[in-house]
Parts: sequence; structure tokens; C-alpha cells
Amino acid sequence: MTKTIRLTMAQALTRFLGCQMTEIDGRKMPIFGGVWAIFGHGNVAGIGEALYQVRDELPTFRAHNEQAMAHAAIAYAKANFRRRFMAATSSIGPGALNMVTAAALAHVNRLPVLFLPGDVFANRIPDPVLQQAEDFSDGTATVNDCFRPVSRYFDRITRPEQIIPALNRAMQVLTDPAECGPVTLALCQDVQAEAFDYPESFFAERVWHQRRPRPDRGELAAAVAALKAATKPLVIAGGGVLYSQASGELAQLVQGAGIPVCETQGGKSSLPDDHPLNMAAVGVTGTSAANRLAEEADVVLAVGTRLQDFTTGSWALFKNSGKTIIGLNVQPFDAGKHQALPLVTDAAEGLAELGAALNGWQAPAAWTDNAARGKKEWQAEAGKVTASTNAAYPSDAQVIGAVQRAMGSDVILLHAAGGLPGELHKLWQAGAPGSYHAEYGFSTMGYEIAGGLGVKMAKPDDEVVVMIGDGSYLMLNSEIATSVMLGLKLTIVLLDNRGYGCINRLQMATGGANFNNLLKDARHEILPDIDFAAHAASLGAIAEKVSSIAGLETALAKAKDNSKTTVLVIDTDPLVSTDVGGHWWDVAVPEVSSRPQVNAARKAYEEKRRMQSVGD
Ligand SMILES: Cc1ncc(C[n+]2csc(CCOP(=O)(O)OP(=O)(O)O)c2C)c(N)n1
Ligand SMILES: [Mg+2]
Repeated sequence: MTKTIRLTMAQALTRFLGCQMTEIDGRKMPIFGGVWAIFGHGNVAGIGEALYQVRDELPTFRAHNEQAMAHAAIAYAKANFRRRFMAATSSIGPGALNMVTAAALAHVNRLPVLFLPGDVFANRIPDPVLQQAEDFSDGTATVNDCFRPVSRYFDRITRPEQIIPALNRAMQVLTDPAECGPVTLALCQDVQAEAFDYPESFFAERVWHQRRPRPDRGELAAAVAALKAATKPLVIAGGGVLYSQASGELAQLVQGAGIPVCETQGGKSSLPDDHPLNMAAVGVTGTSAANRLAEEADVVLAVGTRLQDFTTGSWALFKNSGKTIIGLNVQPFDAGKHQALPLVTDAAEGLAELGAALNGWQAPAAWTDNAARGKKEWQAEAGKVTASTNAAYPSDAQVIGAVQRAMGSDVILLHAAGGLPGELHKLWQAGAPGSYHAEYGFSTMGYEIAGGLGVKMAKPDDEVVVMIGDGSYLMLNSEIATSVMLGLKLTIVLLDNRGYGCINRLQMATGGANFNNLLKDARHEILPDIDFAAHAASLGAIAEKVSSIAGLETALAKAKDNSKTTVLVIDTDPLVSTDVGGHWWDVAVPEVSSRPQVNAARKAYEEKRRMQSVGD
């Protein structure tokens, strides 16, 4: 007879989560770092009671906003290179839907997170329950169906025993490097509280190891042949290099073959910035060193990248018409993009095998030397734009220079939206793998502070520096209070350019009038003068407004000794961004307009579009 244990569905779920382990550097530990929770009637009695039972093994953390708590969970997984992750539970209705944007963020970035929104009564007796949206034509539809397109696996639990296969599938998805992404188990609130005789074996400890698929022999041979025929090879390092922890294998391959490397937002810090073959950022927000090579490259080894438009300059950057792309990726969907030669494999395994098969082959020395020259030229340019200044309104680049001088490269730098991602991609000198944390897959305003909190939970001994614009800060800042409450210190540098600076610049570049982006250009009776330092202080942070770049450097040096989250505010210039480096980006300009500036921008746009390659 199977031994069973009688538990509610919620109790079985939380007990199961606590039994899932992983091994990192030979140390066994729980694979779930904890559960973020905001309770309501849809989860407090079921999941809430069950989380209380296991609070010692599986800690519960309280937040102020469901989207933010999910950001923290996702950032935690990213900082752990997807080896560990968290769950996030909400009530039904608004609490659940607050997590949908975060689910999409995890989906785009291929990051594991377990969403546990409450759902309506499976028995439908109290219908419509508080916060239930009624569908006139579909009795099975609930607001949680919004999670379906942004979850890698979605299930609605309408009977307690369904949690057994659902959790097994959830673990497959969360731990599989190719499928990896958000899992949503919508938990009907009556079923959370329903008991079932679960087999004891369901709660056996399970240790999950990272799967590292090796390349197919035929695909490997084709990739090797393509590389050996190259005269201008280039590696694009994407986030997959970091998730596979393949920096060592990457360095070995490119050093052996003399192949320059450029990095996507997700892949930055695959090699340290000062590695001689690292041309750093590629694409729209790229360096001149990387983009020069990208324009000419005849074989592009794209490792662990989704090849999104910022990387490819909307497919106008890679201009060599005879080029071959090798798609080294653990996910076939990505490996075969743009008629690439697919090389489906874990990055570390694939790079090691590729390196061995190249067997001493080297790229022409002129190509490698040319890359080294380009890097020197870029470094000189970057030094100029990040140099200190007395300007009343410094540029983002000058603030970045100050943060880098004060904090070095040994911190984890985090950002997500606004003008900062472009500037940091180009200009930040990253250190160790994972020291540059960009959420630029979804570029979600409001990710930054909660994301920083998740990183700090994953890496409590590291200094976590969050750089954020005033717009993003105003969108979602509440987890400053959580960081103070949990004793998890963040250093937050807030650049106040009084509005949506980067979109205002984009508006101007596409011929638009200055309209509805900077506060001064938005409909107003009173021009807001927001005291960000006072706001942050009210949430419990140490906060200071500095009035110069020198003042920022002094305040950052002091902040290192603070044990509490510190927010430093500096006014910046909304109109300046770094022109050097970079590449055109496809943003559609109106075909007809009464504004001559728009018509002129359209003409220039049509010219640029001619550079785009379609499909290949
Ligand atoms: C949630 C969300 N809404 C809208 C956008 C579009 N968007 C991208 S950047 C930006 C402005 C950001 O303003 P701020 O944080 O002040 O940075 P700045 O552009 O001034 O550097 C907007 C509205 C977005 N990325 N995310
Ligand atoms: Mg701004």
C-alpha cells in the first residue's frame, strides 16, 4: 500500500517546494530561495496558512506591490544564473494581474519564477466572488488567463490531486535551460484549502542539476567548417554565456583563435571589460570598436543570444552580404534565427567542443590587430564622455563616470529602462561575470529597485548599485521600504532629468514636437518639483541630494559604509546622450505629417531602412 499523508493542496504545494534542492559548488541547498507573498482573500487562508507551516524551511517575504515582488524574485534568479529561484503568490483579481507584466518580463528574459496567483472558486458556489471578472460566454475564463501567453507553463488547479503533475511539470520548466521561464499555477481558492491523501513519495527530497546538452556532431562539424573559412570572425556573447557560466570556455576559445567578442545587454560581463578581445557593447547602444567589426564580419558566432533589434541594429548592422551566422544556443528557436547554422548546445559545452575542434586554427592576425586598435580608440572616446565636470546639469555619461570611479567594477550594477541602459551598455566597465545586471529584454520601468532587492538577496555580500531615472523611480519605488525592513542594503543613484528624457530625445529624432515626455512639456497647472531625497527618506532610506559630480563621488564613498539602503539624487541634463559608438534603430516615422520635421525624418528613415537585410 502506498503510504499517504493527508494535507490540503496548499500544504502539499509548499511542502513540495521545500523538498526541491540544488547543488552549487558542491553544497546542497534549497532550490527555492523563498516565497514572496501579498495576501488577500484568494490566498491568505489556503497558501497563507501553508506558508506559515513551513516558514523555517521556506521563508516568506512580504512586499508592497505584487509586480515589484515578482521583479525581486526574477532578479534573484538572474543573479543566481538561474540555479535558484523564488515563487510569488498573490490574491485573485488585481493582485494577480499586478504580476502579469512581471511574468512577461521573465518570459522575454528566459528567467525562472513560479507564480501562484489565487483564483476563483472551482465549485462556483459563491460566484461572483469579490474581484471575479465574469465572462458572459465562457464559464472557465478567469483573469488569470492573462498569464497564459506570458507563461512557459500555465495550469489552473481545480482539484487537489492535480497539483502532483502540475508541480512536476513546473520543476521541469523551471530547471530546463532551453524551456526556462515563468510557470503559473493558478490556485482556485477553495481547492487551496481542500485535503487529499498525497503519496509520501511526492515529498521525497529531490536534487536538481543543471542540464548541459552537448552539440550534435553534424552541427558541430558545419560550425567548425564555417569558422575555419572565416577571415573576419566575430563572437556575440549573449545572456546564455552567463547562464551557462561559460566565460572560461569563451575566453579560451577566443584567445586560442584570436576572435574578437562583442556583448549584448544580457551578455555584458561575459568577459571583463578590460579583456583585450572584448570589444564590449554591440548594436544600437554599442561601442565603435564592436560595431566597426560587426559591419564587416563574415562569420558571426552568436552565443546564447536572442538577436533582438538592439543587438542587430534592426538587422542593418551586419553589412557583409556573404556572412554566415552560427546560432550557438541551447534553445533551437534561437539557434535557427535568420537562417543561422544552428548549433544547439549548452554554451560551455559547445564552446569547449568548438575550441577543441578548431585545433589551433586562428583568425588572420590583421583582423585581430585591427580589433585591438579599435578598442584603444573607443576607450579614449569613452574616457572623454565620462570625465568629471562642473556642469550644473551633468550628462548620464558623466554620472556613470562618477559611479565607476567611486565604486570600481567590483559591484553589481543594475538598470532597466530610460536613457541609462544605452549609456551603461556602452560605458560601464564591467568586472566579473554577472556584475552587470541589465533588464533590457523587456526594459520594464520600475524593475530597478525591486530587482536590486532580489539581487541583494542572492548576493548578500556584494555591493548592489541601482541606477535609475526619475520616471522609473516614480513608477515603482515601494520596495525601498522592504529593503530597509529586511536589512538588505542597496545603493541607489537617481538621475533626475525631470521627465522621460530618452523618449523625449527619440521624439525629437523622429521629427516630433517636444510633447508629453518632460514634465515641462506635459499639460500642467503647477510644474512639479519633486523632492526625491525626502521621498526616499520617508521610506526609511538614507537619502541625499548632491549638487555636483564631485559631490556624488564623495557621497558614494560615504555610502559604502552605510548599512542601510542609500538613495543619492542628482539633477541631470535631459537632452544629452552619448553620440559616439551606437547604430541606427528602426522606429517607424509617420509617412505623412503636417510637420516638416516629421517629413524630413521620414525621408532619412527611408534611407536607413534600405540597409536592413530581410530574413537573412
Ligand atoms: C513600464 C514601462 N512603461 C513605459 C516604458 C517606455 N519608456 C521607456 S524609457 C521611458 C522613460 C523613462 O524615464 P526615466 O526613468 O526618467 O529615464 P530617462 O529617459 O529620463 O533617462 C519610457 C516612458 C517602459 N519601458 N516601461
Ligand atoms: Mg528622467
